[in-house]
Amino acid sequence: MAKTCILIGAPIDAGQRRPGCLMGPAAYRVAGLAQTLCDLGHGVQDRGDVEVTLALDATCANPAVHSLPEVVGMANALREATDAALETGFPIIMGGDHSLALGSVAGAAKHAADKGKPLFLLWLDAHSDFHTPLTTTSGNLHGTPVAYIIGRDGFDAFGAFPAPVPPENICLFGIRSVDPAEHAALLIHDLEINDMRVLDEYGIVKPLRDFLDKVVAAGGMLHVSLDVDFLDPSVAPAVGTTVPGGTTIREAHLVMELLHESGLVTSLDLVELNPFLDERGRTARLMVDLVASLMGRKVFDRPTRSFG
Ligand code: HAR
Ligand code: MN
Ligand code: MN
Ligand code: MN
Repeated sequence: MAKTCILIGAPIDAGQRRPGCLMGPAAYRVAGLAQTLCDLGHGVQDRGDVEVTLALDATCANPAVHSLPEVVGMANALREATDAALETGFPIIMGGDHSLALGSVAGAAKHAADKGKPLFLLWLDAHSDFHTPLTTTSGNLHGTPVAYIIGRDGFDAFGAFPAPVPPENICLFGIRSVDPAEHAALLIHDLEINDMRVLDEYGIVKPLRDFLDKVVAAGGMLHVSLDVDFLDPSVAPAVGTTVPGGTTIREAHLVMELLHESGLVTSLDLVELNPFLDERGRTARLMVDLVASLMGRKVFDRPTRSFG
């Protein structure tokens, strides 16, 4: 079914320390994201890059945390932009580092709550991003959004998360790098964790379909947050935090194809692309191709399993 795709640029790299993600939205535009979506029959509105007002009075008790005014400012802007875009279309947030999900998922959660629907979250990432601002040792806030989304303490500077997402509605998929404090916290919260060990044994299909079946059963909305480092760095080098042992190009496409068939996805983040680290645009183009699969591009059109 044709959608109205709403492109929202979120140029931020302050959620970590390596410059470059700021150029992510520009790289997606150069790689032809809008035209690719048009060619698939969708409507496209590019709303440009969000305007950020620095939250200059934001503070945090952990001295390691840096760039709080920038990250809170972006979260505030994206919360509004994502909620507003969901009123009329399918928001695609072009990042920007993963700290932007502190805003985009908040917007999606607010929108879902206003519509009386549960929100589900598929986190495609090498990392669990389950620190709070109080537990992070790197001080890099891109490692914290999932903790904010379930409503853990420590995020005073961001304001209370609107309608925290129940941990069992969240699926971490592809993870292979978890810090000790995150590990301890994940043991006491009931997120669905499909780490690479699980995907090695069961493949992509069973774990993903099991999660999607839960979304269907609950009549939920589904936000997908796609971190470039979900992919193996050998095929997606344009990322600051490479972790070997990631998914192949085909595994990532299969995720996107299954998501398309499900018809469940209502909003999408594209995060952590650092064009300065890319090789002749190959990672940006791969990300655009993955979005194409999510939005209906098929190798071959054939009847598929129905998700009801
Ligand atoms: N856990 C590490 C930290 O907190 C690394 C976090 C890296 N996060 C991302 N996003 N690249 O997934 O610093
Ligand atoms: Mn991430
Ligand atoms: Mn709304
Ligand atoms: Mn990551």
